[in-house]
Amino acid sequence: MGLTMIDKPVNENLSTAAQAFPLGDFLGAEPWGNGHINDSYRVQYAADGGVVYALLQRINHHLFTHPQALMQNLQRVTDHIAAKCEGHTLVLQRTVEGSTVNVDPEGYHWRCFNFIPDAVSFEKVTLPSQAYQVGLAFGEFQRDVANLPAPRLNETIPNFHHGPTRFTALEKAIALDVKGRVASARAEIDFALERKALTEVLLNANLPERITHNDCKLNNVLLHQDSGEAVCVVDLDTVMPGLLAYDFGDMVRTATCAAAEDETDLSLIHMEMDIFSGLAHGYLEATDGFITREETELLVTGGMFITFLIGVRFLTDYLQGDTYFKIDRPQHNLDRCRTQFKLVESIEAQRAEMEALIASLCRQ
Ligand code: GN1
Ligand code: MG
Repeated sequence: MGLTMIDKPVNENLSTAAQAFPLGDFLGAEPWGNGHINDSYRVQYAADGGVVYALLQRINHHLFTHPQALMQNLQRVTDHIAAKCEGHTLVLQRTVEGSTVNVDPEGYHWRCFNFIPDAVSFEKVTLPSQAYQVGLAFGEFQRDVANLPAPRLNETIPNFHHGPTRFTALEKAIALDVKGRVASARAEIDFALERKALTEVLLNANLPERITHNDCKLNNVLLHQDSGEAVCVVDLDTVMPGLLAYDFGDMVRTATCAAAEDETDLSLIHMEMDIFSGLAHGYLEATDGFITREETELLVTGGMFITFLIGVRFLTDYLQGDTYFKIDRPQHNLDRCRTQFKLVESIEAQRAEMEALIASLCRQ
């Protein structure tokens, strides 16, 4: 395993932060995971004659503007889950002073989790059995946090999945056209404008407020590397009040299409029915007895909505000059938007079949 050197000044702050958590003698760090927002590193310490790993993360406070409120949520949620669950769960580590964060000279908050061993995450699902595990994992997570004691969790990013707010941001970005990119995204803009009504459907359905994960990407589930069984879900920064359909929707978005989120060959973008079936089986099994009929009836709409919403966010960010999502190439956010909108079309085309499958599973 190579210990990658990380560019300054992050490097200095990283090693100071790593050493603030008394897990052993700090040996090194390497970038970890594929998140678009925070910076994550697997850090290595020498301890008790062996090596200990941990996951060190720098919170992006430009988006998570209240890191303390976020950490308060995280502490409550991880404690609650650890008290309930057997097996590996995320545990926040404490500094020598007893804090869950180390704040660097630039004001960034660093936090540290135990490293979950023998676990892997996937960028794509190839088998319905894997999708089943993903559905099970996020469904169990929702069930586990359903009875988190009051008070209500902090909203770490207000209006995160609020369709009208996101759509208004898009309309504003189109009107301002600060980067002169509107002309290059005409087809995508028209696609979005035609579907504006979709942003209101879930809000108008009178669904119960739940505690949801809100970032149910496939790669936010860890599966055991040998058995393939779900170990736990990660990336809990957006855990806050929400609708079950948002979470199921994000699973549909990221698991049922084998192509990457930034694939440029749109002919590869397709909602795979057998993968969807695996997902639905796992999810409905985990949420049985807790999810209501009204919620099950809108799960497929959740898939369409979240895929559309994330597409709208990528498009907005493209028009605004890529200030939110990390990019590797100039049209990266536009490419991402295109895959999402293509996937929306694919879900629209298979919607009846998907809803029939959910209904049949709910009758069993
Ligand atoms: C971001 O950080 P990551 O990659 O897990 C984003 C999600 C998007 C996702 C799109 C806080 O998640 O909302 O769905 O990218 N997270 C935040 O891939 O905005
Ligand atoms: Mg993530």
